[in-house]
Amino acid sequence: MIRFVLAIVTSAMLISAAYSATISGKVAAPGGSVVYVDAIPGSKFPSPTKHASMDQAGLAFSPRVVVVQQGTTVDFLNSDSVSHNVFWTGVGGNKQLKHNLGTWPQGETRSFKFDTPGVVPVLCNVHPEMSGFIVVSPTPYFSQTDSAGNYKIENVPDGSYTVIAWHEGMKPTSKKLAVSGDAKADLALSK
Ligand SMILES: [Cu+2]
Repeated sequence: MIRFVLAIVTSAMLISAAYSATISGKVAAPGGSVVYVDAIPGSKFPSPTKHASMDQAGLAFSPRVVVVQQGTTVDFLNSDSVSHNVFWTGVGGNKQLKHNLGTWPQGETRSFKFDTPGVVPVLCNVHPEMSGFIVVSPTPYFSQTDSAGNYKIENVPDGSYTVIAWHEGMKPTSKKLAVSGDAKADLALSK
């Protein structure tokens, strides 16, 4: 019996090993870049049930950049004593997806489910200096760089992908990548 269980555990470990590659690398840009795997033809991912959040604190969106999987609901909390507004002028440059969530006071949260992939520039019409970004990734494979520009995307199944790097104020860049076990992809962004 024990041997039988061990055989199952061992084969489960082998299966999970084949599906848990890591894509890692460095983005040549200031910290705060987003790296994600672009849409994979033939692959659909269920909407995550876990919400993400972007706070409004100290007259700023916090964190300033949030990356989520397509289909994720983002909760926008207002932690300031003044009212804030949240709106965006489009999603991924598509102005038809502009939306105004309204204006609400301290302690209240409004939520929005981001069903379309793309970059969402988040603004507040009360405070023009407030600016944030929601990056909606078409896949669950995404990461943000650390202060040194390093990133790590975990649990990526083997396959052929396009990896995209995004940074506020820079041109996004992409790289094709064959993942078979762990893979490396360094990306350079330019203005
Ligand atoms: Cu505001």
